[in-house]
Amino acid sequence: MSLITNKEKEIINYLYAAEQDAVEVIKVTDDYPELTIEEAYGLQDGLLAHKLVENGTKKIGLKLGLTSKAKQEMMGVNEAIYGVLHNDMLAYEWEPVVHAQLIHPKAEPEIAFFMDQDLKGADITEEDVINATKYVAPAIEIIDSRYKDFKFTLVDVVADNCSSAKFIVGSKWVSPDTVDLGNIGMVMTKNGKVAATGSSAAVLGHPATAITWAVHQLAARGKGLKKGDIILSGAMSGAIAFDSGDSIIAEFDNLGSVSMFCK
Ligand code: OOG
Ligand code: MG
Repeated sequence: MSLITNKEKEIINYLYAAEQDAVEVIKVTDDYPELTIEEAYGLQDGLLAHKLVENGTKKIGLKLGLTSKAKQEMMGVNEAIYGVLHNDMLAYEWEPVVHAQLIHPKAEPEIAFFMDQDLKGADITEEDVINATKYVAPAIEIIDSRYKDFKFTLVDVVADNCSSAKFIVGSKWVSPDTVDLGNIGMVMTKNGKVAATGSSAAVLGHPATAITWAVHQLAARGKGLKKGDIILSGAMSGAIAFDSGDSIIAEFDNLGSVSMFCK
């Protein structure tokens, strides 16, 4: 890994402190307008390395973001992104999410993939992704941009590890070839009322297409997915803001449901 510069160290400390203190901060590009997307991806690795030293944090997978046209438009960008899943982001259905530890969290319905093999290379196909997947499961991702008002440029959001905060995986896991992953309908409710509906087709046409895109991006940086990795393939609808006292359930065709409660 390349040596970290003072600028990178400063940005990592800045974003890490925002997350730890659960306070929103001014976006990084206001102070560093010259920051590139490549440097922003480097900062994700730097943040993980910093957390490893601070808390023993490990990488457990990857999350894709802005995979739907709707989300790209909502955020005013025109490409997808990926971030690193850390072991301390994994949350559970039976354990309330603590609002006080977060800034302005939002929930997103997603499909999680559990990798059974390493996957690396610019020639990987959707079929390779499906063949390398042991299980798929319903998931809720909790995003919590460290930036003021959840507003950022593409470079900012990548540097902030794509707003990653927590994720919850449902308890029903199925083999990916038992379901039509390109056409899974989803309804998400908040406190019993429908808050969002969507389809896995919104995720770049098919979630495996989104993961294939990510594998190609990783390959260009000399990286790949690892056996045992969990991959969140991207939101199937817009993100829903929630508060303490809210409960959210996402129900997926053929995949079952996943729920969370926020205290
Ligand atoms: C960036 C992360 C988006 C998704 O699934 O699209 C994301 C953001 O919207 O803050 O995780
Ligand atoms: Mg997401």
